[in-house]
Amino acid sequence: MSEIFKGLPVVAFEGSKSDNPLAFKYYDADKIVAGKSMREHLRFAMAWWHNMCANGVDMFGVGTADKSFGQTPGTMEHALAKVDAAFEFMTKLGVDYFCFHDVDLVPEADTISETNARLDKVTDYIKEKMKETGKKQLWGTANMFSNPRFMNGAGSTNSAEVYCFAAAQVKKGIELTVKLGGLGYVFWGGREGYETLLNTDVKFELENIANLMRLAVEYGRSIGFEGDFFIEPKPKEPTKHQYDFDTATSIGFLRQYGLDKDFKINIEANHATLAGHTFQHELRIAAVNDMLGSVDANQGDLLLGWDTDEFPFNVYDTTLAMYEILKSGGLKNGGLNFDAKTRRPSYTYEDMFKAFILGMDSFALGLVKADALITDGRLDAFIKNRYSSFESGIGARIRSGEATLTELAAEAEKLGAPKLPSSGEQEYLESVFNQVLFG
Ligand code: XLS
Ligand code: CA
Ligand code: CA
Repeated sequence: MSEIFKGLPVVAFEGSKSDNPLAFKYYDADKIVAGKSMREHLRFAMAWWHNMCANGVDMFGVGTADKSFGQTPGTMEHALAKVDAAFEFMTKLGVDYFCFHDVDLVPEADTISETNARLDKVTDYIKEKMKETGKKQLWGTANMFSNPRFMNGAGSTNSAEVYCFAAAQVKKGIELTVKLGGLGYVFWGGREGYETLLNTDVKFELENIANLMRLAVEYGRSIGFEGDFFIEPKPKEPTKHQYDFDTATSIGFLRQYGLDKDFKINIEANHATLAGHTFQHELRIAAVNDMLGSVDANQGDLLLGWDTDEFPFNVYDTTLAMYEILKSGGLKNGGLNFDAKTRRPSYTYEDMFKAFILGMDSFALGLVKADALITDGRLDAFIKNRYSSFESGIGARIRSGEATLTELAAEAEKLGAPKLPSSGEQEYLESVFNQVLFG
């Protein structure tokens, strides 16, 4: 097998003073931060679909990047060449994990059995490469949104036949995840939503989606899958409204259908902002519900209303994200998957390297700054003090659940009028944040 990314080096850590564009400035894999190495905290993953497949095609123009890796796209030779490219790429960048959809690995055949045979062949090869390199699968998933059969959804389709195809892909997807030892299995409801309620039975569709997930859990557990299932929320695109709108909605759905013990949430930064939330909000809501599973690490463009999947570079956001992750005790069966693509004019192999360097450095810096914020302690102290009226007296009785409504009303009468609560001091806290970030 010959080198694919010729002339591109194994990327090393050189520190923040380096001006080498092909070196890490902040990501120092073995450096210990808050008791663990950066590599362990961050668990970076490469998304097969963007890095090995996407060539910059958009609805206005053809691809600009060459992802043929010396073979003819659509052939099994090409599928195997993508494996070579992926492992060389991960090795040179020091990325330990990868994620894929079934059809990112192989061209889909006319029958599901032929597609599955192709998947067997390619994953045999992936398994060999994993042994050689120590790379691991973060999560697997099935693409149940590209093929025209899924135009009305997969679990939410109006066609029982299409539902069977979705089930077959989920079954195979979980089998491959078990075969490769993946830590998770993702359901992103690409077309699990609707274009108009005039033709849609929402209750029926939600029940069918839940049923497909229940079958997946039962089957997965029966073949030895011990990892987490994940829902990846996204409010819209490609459908007008997607059922897994955001973290809170997805958690409600999982609880309603008794799936919350097996599922956690995979939070994508760009999907958070599409839902009108911050990335930090989505992480916090998952964490306080003990449902924080994994992260698709990218960023959107707030001036655009769609999913741009950019490599993360906003260090305020990566710091706030790592702050939430650290405070929640870290990602267990999750990691930071770069569900991100280079911009269409950044079409070279070198751009792929630089994009990962940007993303990895942005999160490494975010990790260091988040740890500094926690160590600094002023935010935590402020929050603790902000709620201190609940620590004793009537406040403590409210917290313990002992106080009755009558007792609280009597207390209010005794007080006459309450004092104003203490100031929120947002501006002060933001300046603490800046001080910790920039010294
Ligand atoms: C698309 C999603 C998708 C999932 C996996 O917007 O981000 O790529 O992560 O199906
Ligand atoms: Ca994603
Ligand atoms: Ca996305």
